[in-house]
Order: sequence, then structure tokens, then C-alpha cells
Amino acid sequence: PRAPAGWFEAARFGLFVHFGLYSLAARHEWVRSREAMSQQAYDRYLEHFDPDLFDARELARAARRAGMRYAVLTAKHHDGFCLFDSAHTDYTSVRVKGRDLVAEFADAMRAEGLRVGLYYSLLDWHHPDFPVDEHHPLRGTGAAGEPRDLARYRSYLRAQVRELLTGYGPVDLLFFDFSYPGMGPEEWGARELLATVRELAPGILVNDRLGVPGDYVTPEQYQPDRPVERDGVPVMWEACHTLNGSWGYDRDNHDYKDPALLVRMLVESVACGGNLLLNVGPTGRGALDPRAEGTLRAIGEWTRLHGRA
Ligand code: FUL
Repeated sequence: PRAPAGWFEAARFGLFVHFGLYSLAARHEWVRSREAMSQQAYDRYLEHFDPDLFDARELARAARRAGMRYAVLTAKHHDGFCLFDSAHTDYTSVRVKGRDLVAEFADAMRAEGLRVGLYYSLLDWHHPDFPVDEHHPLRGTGAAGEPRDLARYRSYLRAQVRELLTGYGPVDLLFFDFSYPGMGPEEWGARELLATVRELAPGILVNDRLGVPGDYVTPEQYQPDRPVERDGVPVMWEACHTLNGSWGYDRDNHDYKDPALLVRMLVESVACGGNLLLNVGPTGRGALDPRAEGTLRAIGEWTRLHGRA
């Protein structure tokens, strides 16, 4: 492949961190939608939310030792629960438990020399103006009978992205998630949103899931075996993968990929000019599951011997 164009291509290997209320349910980050839980039922997890074992510095060290050079945390996933302080909702880890996990994460990654990425869900099952459709059959969402106002929803997205890009020091990468039929660039106000991002953080990298072209593309749970192209032109890409098929902590799922396989996926990504973003889903208390920890350690053994700084 051609020479790396910047930090992202030189980095090659990153850590994805899916953590949120769903981690307490310990059976997949889509649990609320999959089980059609009402907001009230889901908020049982809110009552028990206490990430007392979430140690961002430990996470950063584990990533660095594995050979990773950046990390991406779910600042907000589809359930709408924010791991950062927001003036626009009370549904945050700060209001509930006094923990600004985005701040802890950003500080820790920088301290360990890793680049900082934030994942921000465009879907929001908690927001009264997010349209719940056939893809997201949630019970009891939103104020009964009140019409949903997409313009208001777009302002919410923009306001929160502004908070993320102004309150946490330099953010290197934004991973938006995701567009689907019926909900795309029009609905998100993608162009205005992107303009705000570019204005606040000119050097930032933005992925392609807003539904408008971004800086890099994001094959998910699929391993490209050749350089990735769009319209015949090679593009920057990053394959994201789970350890066991679930992004959020899935306690009873023992189907972990072998570290040797993950190393091959990393090598294949690099050989084809792409990155690998490997996910961990910390437990409800915020700790790395020993199986995830062991996997990162095993990959680290390999990168220590075969990697280049
Ligand atoms: C998907 C999401 O729906 C999953 O929950 C996960 O966050 C993955 C990285 O992106 O589109």
C-alpha cells in the first residue's frame, strides 16, 4: 500500500469501547430494542448504574500494550444515554453518578499517547423527537400523542456534537452511527452537522455513516481482503470487529475470536492499506472482562515482537 497520509493511517490499530446502560443488562447493546423494553423497564439499569471499576487509564494502558494507537468510546449509543455532561438532557452518567466518562477517557488516552475518538449515535431511542419506526419497535417511547419534531431533533444532535468538540480538548476522530432507509442525511441535517464539526475541529476525521461522504469508510464485522475503493478510487478505511459478536458486554457469550485470528485480521488490514478497530465491551461496572483482557494481552505479545513504532 501507499505510505500513510496522516496519524490515522500510521496508527493502523485502535480500540473500540462500547459502554453504556446496556452493559448492565450484559446481553448486547441493542437489548432495549430487541426485547421491546419500555423506557421505564430499561431505566431499571439507570438505578443501578455505578461504573466503579471503569478505569480509563487502565484501559488506555491495555490498548497501548496491545499495540493500539487510538481509541473510540461510545459517548452516546442508540439508547441515548450519554457518558458526558450535557446541558440538553439529564440522561447522562454525570447527572446519574457524577462521572464524566468521556472526560476520563479523553484525558487517559492522551496521557498514554493515544489519539482520542468518540462514537456518537444518530439514533436516540430516549429522545422524544426521535422517530421510532419498524426498525426500532420500542414500547412507550416519547410523550404519548405528541408529534415528533425532526427539526428539534437535528438541533439536539448539533448541540451535543458541539459539546463533545468544545468540552473535552482536541478530539481526533468522530464515529457517527448510522444511516438507514428513511433516516439519512436529510433527517440528521448531515451537511450542517458536518459544517459545525469542521468549523469546531478542522483537523478531525469523520466516518461515513452520516450518509454523506466522510474521511474514511467503516466496514463492520467484515474483513476486506484488498484495498477498499469508492467509485474506483482507493479510500481510507477501518474495519471494526467485535471479540464475540456483540459490541456491548455479553456475559454468557463465550464465542471469542482467537487472538491468532485477530492478529491475522490486523495483518490483513494493514496489508490492504486499512485499519483495524477492535472492540471491547466492559462489564456493567466498567471493568474489562478477563477474556477481553487476555485477548488484548495476547495480541500485545505479538505486536511487541513484530510491530514497528
Ligand atoms: C452498528 C450499531 O448498531 C452497533 O450497535 C455497533 O455500535 C456498531 C459499531 O455499529 O451500526
